[in-house]
Formats: sequence, structure tokens, C-alpha cells
Amino acid sequence: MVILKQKTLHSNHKKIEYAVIIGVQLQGQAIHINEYLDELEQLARTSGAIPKKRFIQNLDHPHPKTYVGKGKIEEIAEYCKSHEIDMALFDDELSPAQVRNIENALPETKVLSRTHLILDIFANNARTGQAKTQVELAQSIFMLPRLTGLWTHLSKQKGGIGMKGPGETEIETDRRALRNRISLLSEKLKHIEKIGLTQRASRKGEFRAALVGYTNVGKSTVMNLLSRSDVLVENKLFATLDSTVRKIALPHPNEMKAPVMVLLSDTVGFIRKLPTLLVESFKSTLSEAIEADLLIHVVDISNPNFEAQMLSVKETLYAIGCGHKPEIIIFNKIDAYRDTDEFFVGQTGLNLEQFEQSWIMKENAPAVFISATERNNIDALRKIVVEQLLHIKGISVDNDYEIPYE
Ligand SMILES: Nc1nc2c(ncn2[C@@H]2O[C@H](COP(=O)(O)OP(=O)(O)OP(=O)(O)O)[C@@H](O)[C@H]2O)c(=O)[nH]1
Ligand SMILES: [Mg+2]
Repeated sequence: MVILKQKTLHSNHKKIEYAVIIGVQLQGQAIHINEYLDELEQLARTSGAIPKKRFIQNLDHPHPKTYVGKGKIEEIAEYCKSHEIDMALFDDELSPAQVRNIENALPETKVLSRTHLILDIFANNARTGQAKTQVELAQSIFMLPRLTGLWTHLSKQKGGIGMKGPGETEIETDRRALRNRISLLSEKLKHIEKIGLTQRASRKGEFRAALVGYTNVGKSTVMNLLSRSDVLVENKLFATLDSTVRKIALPHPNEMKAPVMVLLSDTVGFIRKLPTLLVESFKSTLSEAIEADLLIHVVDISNPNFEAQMLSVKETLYAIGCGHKPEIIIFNKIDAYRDTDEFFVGQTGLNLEQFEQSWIMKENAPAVFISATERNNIDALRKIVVEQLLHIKGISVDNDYEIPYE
């Protein structure tokens, strides 16, 4: 049996899908669940759904049978029925038993988690053969233990979110076929990776820097700014999936010397609870970051959760084995506060100037505060990147080391 089927005709006229968003506020949870659910809603919108209502319940721990309590699930079921809701979106991964019970309570509604949405968005945005193969592999591994879902019959009729393969295809739900497909895709990826390996090996000896960071923070905008290229920039999550590498010239700190040529790469953004299997599947795309001399960690300082986002990024960097790599931090989007006198950065309770001071004192990583869209402080950014690269390679600013150039 073939795993990926061509989309049926009706799915070209895509029906709008309505969603309810469901979360649990755990006792002692530092961040209010609403901030997590804002992100879940953004994921839902990015994958093409319209969120209609939020359901939040305060609990010591998620209910083992139905995630939220019995009364709450009945309330949700009632709402879904009367408002013809297509999907119930949960911020956490559900156990197979929870999925079964919830599906029984919501027989006409797809039960999906944030992982489904992330996989869907990745599937929509994958462009190259490598990205498509990586996403399909991740989807197949994710689907394998979840084939019992009742809603698969709904989705097979309806298609849509949670059932999209990369490109114009839908995911098959047959276990044996899925297993075969997983081994085929793994083989295909190994082959693609081998080619990438030789390409990257030829870049040895050059200065390499990689833009990393949470999704939608402005990595591609910074890439375009530094390289005058036109990588896709969008106010959407995961606009970039494939890594792009550009050679850029940065002024040498010693004006008498030739510019420093650097290979700069832009790659996939990270997100809270990025599924491990996705990180695993994307390791070859992330190898630009893994093999870089310097990581340029871009942070969206206009997002109140930026510190939690930085932690998520750090976790993912450790997961791919580059937690200890030299790093500089770009605090981007400082313009988002421009007209406010008394603004506070995130939840630190400090204004921007105080924050700059405290950050520089607190952290060892060099930091720079910029606006990529307003082009504020870009020279400072260029300078800090060059200084760090020279420092990492143990080259003093004034010596006559032969700097690679075009
Ligand atoms: N206000 C403001 N917006 C910015 C700035 N830099 C980028 N943006 C906007 O932020 C959004 C995301 O920018 P991207 O460059 O696509 O972000 P990214 O990190 O590459 O995102 P993904 O590839 O989706 O992970 C776009 O709408 C940009 O115009 C900035 O300095 N200030
Ligand atoms: Mg991008």
C-alpha cells in the first residue's frame, strides 16, 4: 500500500476548520497557561485553523483519563457539538488512553496535540527533498503508536489539519505500510546526508556562523540584512525549514586588513516542546549549526516570554549536541518598544537600558541589542561577530593570519 496519496479533488477547496483550545493550569506553574495557549493558537492559525474558544482548568495534575475533569470534558463536548467544531487542540501530548476517552466524548471532533500542529506546519513549509523526507519520517514515527484514534475515520473523510503529508498528500494510517515507509525514508535520508557531508567537508577552514533561535524571532531578517539575500521572511511560525548558507563579508576590526569572509547559515526555528523525533529527523538540516564555529542566538525581546524561549532554545541546542558552543546573543526587535517611556522588558521588571547592563553583567556570552527591520545597531552586530570569530580561532586582530576570502 502507498503511504502518501494524492489529495482528493474536494480538498482543493479547503474547508475552514474551527478549533477549541484546551489547557491545564498546573499548581506552581510559573507561567500562566494563557501565554502557552497564545502560542498554541498561533500554531493553529499558522496551520490554517480558526480558534473559537479556550477552555482552561486549574488542576494539581492533568486528569489521567480525560486530561481535564469529567465536567469540563462534558462542557467542551457540548460546545463542540453546538458550534460544529472540527478539532480539539491540547497543549500537551495525550496518552493513548486519554485520546480514546476524549474521542469517545467528542465523537465528531478530531483530537490533536501541539505536536500534530507543528508537524503539519513543517509539512506545509518543507520545500527541498531533504526537508520533505525529514518531515515525512517524523510524521510517520509520530503516527505509528497513534493509529487507533477514532478520528482517523473522520480525517480520512475530511482530510485537513493533522492529516497532511509533505506536499499535496495525505498520511496513510496503515501500520504495516507505515513501518515499511519509515525504513525507506531513513535509507533515503542517509543517502541525502552523505551528499551534504561531502559538501560541508569542502568548507573546512572557513569561518562559519549559524543563526539559531526561537521561531519568528527574526533570524531570516538578520540573514537577509547581513547577506543581502532574500530568504523568506514571514510573520508566521516556522517560515524557514531548510538551511540557507551565504558567504558574507564583514569589516575587519583593523581597517588596514581585508574583510573577513564568513559562511552564515539560517535554519529552522525552535519552539517549546519541540518533539524529540522532529529534532532527531532534522539533525542533518541542523548540522549547519552543529558544525558552526559560532552560534548567533537571536532573541525577540518584544515577546514577554523571551526568557522562557531562550531556555527552550538552549535545551534544543543541548539535544543536538551544541550546548557548549561559543555563542553571541542578539536581542532583536528593540524597536517594538520605541515609543514607550516606561516599558519593561519581558517579566524582568527592568527597562531596556537597565536590562542591557544587568544582562552584560550576568552572562558571559557577548550580547548586542538591535532592530533588524529598523537597522539599528547593525554595525555593532557585524563587529561583535567578527571579533568573536577571530577570538575563537585564536587570531589576534593585528596579526597577519591569512583570512579566507573569495
Ligand atoms: N518589529 C520588528 N519586527 C521584526 C524585526 N525583525 C524581524 N521582524 C519581523 O518578525 C517576523 C519574523 O521574521 P523572520 O525573519 O521570518 O523570523 P525567523 O526567526 O526567520 O522565523 P522562522 O523562520 O519562522 O523561524 C517578520 O514579520 C519580520 O518582519 C525587528 O527588528 N522588529
Ligand atoms: Mg526564518
